Amino acid sequence: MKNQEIANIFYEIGDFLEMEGVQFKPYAYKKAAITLDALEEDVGEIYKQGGKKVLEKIPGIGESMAEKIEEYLKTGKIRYYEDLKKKTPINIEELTAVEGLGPKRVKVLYQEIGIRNLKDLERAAREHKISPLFGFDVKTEKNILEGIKFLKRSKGKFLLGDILPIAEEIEKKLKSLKEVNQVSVCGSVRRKKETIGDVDFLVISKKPEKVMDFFVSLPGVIKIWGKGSTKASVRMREGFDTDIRVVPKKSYGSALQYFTGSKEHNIKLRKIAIEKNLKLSEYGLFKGRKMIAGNNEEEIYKSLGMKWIEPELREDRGEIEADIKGQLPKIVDYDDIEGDLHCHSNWDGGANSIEEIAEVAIKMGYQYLGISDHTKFLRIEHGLNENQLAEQRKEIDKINKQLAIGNKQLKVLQGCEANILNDGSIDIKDEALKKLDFVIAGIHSNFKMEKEKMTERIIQAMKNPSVDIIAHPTGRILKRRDEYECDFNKILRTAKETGTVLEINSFPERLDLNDQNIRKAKEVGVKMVINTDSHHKDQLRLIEFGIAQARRGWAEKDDIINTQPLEKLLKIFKK
Ligand code: DGT
Ligand code: CA
Ligand code: CA
Repeated sequence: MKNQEIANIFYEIGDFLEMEGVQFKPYAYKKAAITLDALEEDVGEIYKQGGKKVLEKIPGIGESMAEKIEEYLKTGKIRYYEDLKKKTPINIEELTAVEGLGPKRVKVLYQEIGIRNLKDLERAAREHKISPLFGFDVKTEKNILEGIKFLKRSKGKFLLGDILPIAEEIEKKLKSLKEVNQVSVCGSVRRKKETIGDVDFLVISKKPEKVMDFFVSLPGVIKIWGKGSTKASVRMREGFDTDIRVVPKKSYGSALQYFTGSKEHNIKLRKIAIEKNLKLSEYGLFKGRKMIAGNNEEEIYKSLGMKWIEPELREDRGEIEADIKGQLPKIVDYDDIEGDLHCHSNWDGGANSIEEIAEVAIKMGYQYLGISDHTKFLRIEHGLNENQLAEQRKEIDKINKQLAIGNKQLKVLQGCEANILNDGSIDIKDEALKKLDFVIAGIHSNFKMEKEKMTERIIQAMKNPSVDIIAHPTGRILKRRDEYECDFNKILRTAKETGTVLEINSFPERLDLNDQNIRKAKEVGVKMVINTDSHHKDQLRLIEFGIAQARRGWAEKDDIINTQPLEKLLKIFKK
């Protein structure tokens, strides 16, 4: 699929145009990029079937963008983009990845001191050449260095959200090969870790050589690190590596168990085998020379006196001990979610109308859909004020009426994603908040507050009887910035006292709360909600990543409020 590649180029075009101070267009390109990113169908296929005209039917794609997509599909290049790059020869993707650096600042850095890439930037910051520039100071210079350090730390790690669709595509291709009997994705991808080092595949086949030849010649392979008779390793175009291993059917379970990991989980499991005078390896579970299990994972765990453990739990964080005691949690399932409570509509600049989002929610079998647009403090996101919220209420009532007439089970709820200001107050009048079905509040500004002040800011918001949910409670963005400083235990205590729900944001770069914090919340008895925070209707399916994170955090169905039917859900919200 070329969707991602074209989306990336459109993002960059947006950045280049923003850098040049062009109005509106940058926003249009970025919105189109989000659309392409989220699109489930392959643009190449869409084009093949209906040409440029059909491309223009994709929301947010106009004639000139359709032309550019056509050009890329035909030639692998977009001249407009190449020209922009020639005009300002900098690595804009790399530079704008630094937290706090937008296109405008990148332009100043290029024009004033010739910074073209991350290396230049780091050197200039170290030599204090940035702080004297207009619009910069000692603090921004320090933040730039911190941002670079953060980027370096996350280098070589890929977001599960970027990797999973590609891994699934490779899996499908492998399955199509007639010599292949079975394929599984293993490793950290199967455990649904938020970031991935490399992708591991396990295959059953009687003709491993055929599988090897096929694997190393997959489209997208740019380098072959090694190719043997039953294993191979390659680098993919997107920059990550993929390993494959072929095993005979009788060892499939033990190989799957071994290559799923984690390494720490495996080491502990092997110890338990040794205590029982058994030997566990990727080839099977052996008593002396006799293989007593190996064909499937269940029988391996069973032979060790245990129950099968969900891959998301296999991190050696107490799951083996819990299993032996018969106390494994019954973690929330991928189909337990009854609705999404954090979706942005075109009222605040999102890509789709409430009706369009509702259509997808119906297809997903949801009982309810919460529209939670930004509020007024966030001007760049077209935040809604009190009057606009009241207008939106009317539209939602109308949609609900139509849904009822059409006998659809979906109910649209009106929420909002309000802003927690510096003193913990909310940027919307309380009387307006009270008219909503529920209120989400989140921090969208001033992330670098002192720890105590930040903690107090969030606590104040939770004590507000109108606030039901705290969005992305720790504020981290993977590969971009750490959590803000705050006393999480104190937050949990207040959440429990006030009955405030904490969000598990499903966006692959957020996943906030993360697995460890979810586990803490569960232990304290704080309720959570799995939301997507989608800005496009196709992003509703990102819920999968939030559920995966919840599972990794040992959350059970009752810990998550949006596993509840509508009536029960409404009772959970503060009165
Ligand atoms: P990653 O790729 O860094 O995101 O994480 P994993 O868990 O996918 O790690 P990877 O690809 O190095 O190895 C895949 C699995 O193979 C790993 O989860 C467990 C198993 N494995 C690898 N090396 C060892 C080892 O030295 N001992 C044991 N017991 N298992 C290992
Ligand atoms: Ca791996
Ligand atoms: Ca590997």
